[in-house]
Amino acid sequence: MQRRLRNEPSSLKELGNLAEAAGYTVVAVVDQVKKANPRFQIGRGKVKEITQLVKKHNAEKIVFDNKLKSVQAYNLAKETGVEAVDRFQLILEIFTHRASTTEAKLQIQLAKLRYELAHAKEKVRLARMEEQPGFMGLGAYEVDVYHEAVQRQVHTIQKRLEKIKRKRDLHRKRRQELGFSSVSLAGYTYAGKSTLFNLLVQEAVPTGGGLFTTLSTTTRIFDLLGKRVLLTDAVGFIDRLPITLIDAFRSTLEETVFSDLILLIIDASESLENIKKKLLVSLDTIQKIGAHGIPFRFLTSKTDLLSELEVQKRKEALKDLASTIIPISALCNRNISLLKQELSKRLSNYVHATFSIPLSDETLSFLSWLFNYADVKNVKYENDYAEVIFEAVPSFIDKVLGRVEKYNGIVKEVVESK
Ligand SMILES: Nc1nc2c(ncn2[C@@H]2O[C@H](COP(=O)(O)OP(=O)(O)OP(=O)(O)O)[C@@H](O)[C@H]2O)c(=O)[nH]1
Ligand SMILES: [Mg+2]
Repeated sequence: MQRRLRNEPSSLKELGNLAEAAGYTVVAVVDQVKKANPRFQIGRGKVKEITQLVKKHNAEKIVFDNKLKSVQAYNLAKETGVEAVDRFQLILEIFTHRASTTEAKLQIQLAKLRYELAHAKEKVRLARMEEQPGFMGLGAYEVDVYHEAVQRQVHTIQKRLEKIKRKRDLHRKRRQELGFSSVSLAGYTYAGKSTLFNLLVQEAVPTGGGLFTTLSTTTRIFDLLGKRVLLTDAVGFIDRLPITLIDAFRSTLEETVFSDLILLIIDASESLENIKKKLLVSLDTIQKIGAHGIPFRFLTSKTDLLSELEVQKRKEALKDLASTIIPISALCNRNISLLKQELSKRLSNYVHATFSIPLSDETLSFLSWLFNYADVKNVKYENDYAEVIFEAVPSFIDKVLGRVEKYNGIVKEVVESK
């Protein structure tokens, strides 16, 4: 169900997809163009219509695209006989089913509790104004007690999350100390991020399970035309992502915030209007999570579903929002080598260095460390020396060459790699 004003677009298709991702079957779709009604959100006549539809289809839930106030949800449930939830609650339901890591689960729990807190406040207000004394069985005193209990729970979860975050920060720091550049995939949910990720790193992360298939972050090393690069797949974006969820997922998107380059994926198979809307939402979310300083590259995905002409038309229509776009198809392996070349150009600040070092227990363990943390191209052993050629990002090269000198080695050549 969506109530909207005449100039507002319909979001019912996406709402239906969200409902399916939450495991429901959509049996009826209802739209109303009207101003909000404080009692039900929609007009009384529409409530009657929905009540009949609920009976006819034996429906178990009504899902609203609009935000529902507690009192509206209560009144709707009383009239129709089934529960009425809003878009935010539906998204929370999907996340609850699909969260797999402890961190994701705690984040969802936190978002839920914050939602409850916001609504408890409304209940307190209602009780105090005596509009609805004892609304839903809660008097003002009980609501206060409940409010405090929820706040305590929020506090406990926040502490547990901080602990996990500190651990993750350490992992990320360790990764940042690697000699590789990092690239993150970002974009609207269902844009095709994980499909491209799987193709590039030969992985098998889940794809295509509806909206929000990916809820946690995966990072893998991949070979980019001879350069080793870290690639990250992460949770997708959505329009009107509630602020409590943005907060919750900002930490999941930290890899994106700290990467060297973002690949912003745009599903090209949709209508131009939807493409633009989703692109704007993605750019806005990138801003909100604090990743706007990072260089971008735009990709249009799923181009196998379009003619060459349509692909070009979309590119042209988007040129004010996304200056250069690489059209790809991960399913049909289209333009993937072009993408790799572009990426390689963008990440061309790798440095190629050659050094020679006397062999000892100490330097052998240094060399094995180097094998793990940088891209070693060649090692030659001669007499008591090893000659090593490797590539890495400049900050890492300085660290390595400092250690080479400490072990009485000789730096033979340092050049920008091609
Ligand atoms: N035809 C076609 N379909 C594609 C292509 N890439 C992805 N898809 C399909 O698009 C759907 C969504 O793909 P995913 O890779 O799961 O999308 P995602 O961006 O990771 O989605 P979330 O994790 O839910 O945010 C799947 O059904 C894919 O098979 C493509 O190049 N061509
Ligand atoms: Mg995914």
